Amino acid sequence: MTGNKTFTMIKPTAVAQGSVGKILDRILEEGYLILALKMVHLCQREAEAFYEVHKERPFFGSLTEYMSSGPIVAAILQKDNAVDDYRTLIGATNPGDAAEGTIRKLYGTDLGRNAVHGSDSRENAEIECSFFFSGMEEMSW
Ligand code: IDP
Ligand code: MG
Repeated sequence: MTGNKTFTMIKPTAVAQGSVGKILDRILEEGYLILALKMVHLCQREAEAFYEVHKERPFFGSLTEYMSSGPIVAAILQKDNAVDDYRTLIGATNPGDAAEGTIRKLYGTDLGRNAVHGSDSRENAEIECSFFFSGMEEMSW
């Protein structure tokens, strides 16, 4: 299948709350193929490397501390227009502002604990997929 790829993480609170299955099920229902999938507990240094673009932001410390506070589930997703469509599916960064039915609205609790990450561009999707997965771990259907 053709189409482009995006990268997602299910964040620690959503993993701890047992929402992984429901979130993955929703992603599949929306027509994405899962090309790679794993559960990882990042250390803070790894979270800092992943979120390096935000290193000057005031929330960088709390974000990276949170993202290393428990396991996350990382995945590569494929679908036509994956990057933009996935951002629509997850909803606004703050779950309070997210549209009804979006993943962040359903499973997020606040700005920090907003259930999932989604890449914001094709270029960043490539970088983020490569951060977590080697070529050998990625399926081609
Ligand atoms: P995004 O995840 O919707 O792309 P970004 O601006 O890339 O949003 O921010 C990365 C993550 O950092 C967000 O998902 C959110 O959890 C957290 N975050 C963003 N802005 C703030 C803030 O102002 N305070 C605390 N955490 C924030
Ligand atoms: Mg972002």
